Amino acid sequence: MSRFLDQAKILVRSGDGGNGCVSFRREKYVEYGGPDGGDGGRGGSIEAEAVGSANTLIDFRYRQHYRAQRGIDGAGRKRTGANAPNLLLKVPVGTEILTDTGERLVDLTQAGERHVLVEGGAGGRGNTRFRTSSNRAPRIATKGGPGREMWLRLRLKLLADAGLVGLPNAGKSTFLGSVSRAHPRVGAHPFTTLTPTLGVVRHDLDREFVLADIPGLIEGAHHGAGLGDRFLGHVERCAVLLHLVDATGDDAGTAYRTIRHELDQYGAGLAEKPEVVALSKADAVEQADLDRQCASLAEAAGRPVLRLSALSRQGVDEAVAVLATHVNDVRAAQAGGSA
Ligand SMILES: Nc1nc2c(ncn2[C@@H]2O[C@H](COP(=O)(O)OP(=O)(O)OP(=O)(O)O)[C@@H](O)[C@H]2O)c(=O)[nH]1
Ligand SMILES: [Mg+2]
Repeated sequence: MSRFLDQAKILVRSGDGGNGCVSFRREKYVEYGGPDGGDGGRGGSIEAEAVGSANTLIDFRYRQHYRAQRGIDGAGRKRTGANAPNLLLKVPVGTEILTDTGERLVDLTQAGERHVLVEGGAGGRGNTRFRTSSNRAPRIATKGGPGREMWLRLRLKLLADAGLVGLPNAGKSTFLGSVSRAHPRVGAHPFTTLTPTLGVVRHDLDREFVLADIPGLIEGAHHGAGLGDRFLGHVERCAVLLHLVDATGDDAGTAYRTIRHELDQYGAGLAEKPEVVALSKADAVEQADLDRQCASLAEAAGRPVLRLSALSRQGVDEAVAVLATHVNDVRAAQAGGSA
């Protein structure tokens, strides 16, 4: 199984510009004709393109340094040096590119989308450019501008339609496994899931959406507790969250509030996202306990909640149907809004 790589750091350098040229026309019997030195070409820029065929940043782990070529120097007879080609970094759709200090340069969300990250150096100017009425034979030209070197951070956010959130052990991976062909690892201990997993959930006959399973969150995740909250980046683009709360755990309402607090602290609109709340592992507790947990959870969430069991499949189809409705609504609104 290929390891899912969601971040990479690379060093890029755009090309220097070619130098301008000092040259004079040579004519018979005339020692110096007028200046005819051409300009240098532009150095290659570093450009990124989103491609649909890739879905990991693994290539950027194997190769970390990228250098664009230098522009060609200008030459006599007013010949301009050629511009160097841009160096194209092909990244998966959904890749965000940031500077080393965290400033976001671009977020590539569509296949084929391109963006220049670091401009190449400008070409130098040839002596032809410096000719004036008082100086008909300028011996000056400028050097090409230098390329720029910088570290870039690439961050791939999975393009999922719906995302699973909850405490560790809430049954998120089991749920994903029960509604899709994905086989995420399931374990009776917290932090079984270490990297995000995607599954395609087929519902109705020919409709599907992508569900993301991410590592569990714990109190203080936004300060780095547990595995931290960086995986929440993968559900930032989801239309809806499925928040699972373990019916066999301590008070369900408290568990719910813990996660909501982390979503709030994370920001990026997660707290405002539509949320479907469900009590998981409904098969594993007595009816009276289930009712009590359900009441506590509904009170914390401020609305009725679903009860489900990925094991017995009770309530699973209902949960999928509710998620599908949200996905369709949000996608339709987005399509309408961007048209
Ligand atoms: N009885 C019962 N057990 C379940 C159910 N769903 C999950 N479990 C069990 O709960 C434990 C945790 O399940 P996971 O799916 O790994 O939980 P998770 O939320 O993905 O956990 P992390 O990856 O650690 O965040 C496992 O032992 C599962 O077998 C369910 O519907 N009923
Ligand atoms: Mg898991």
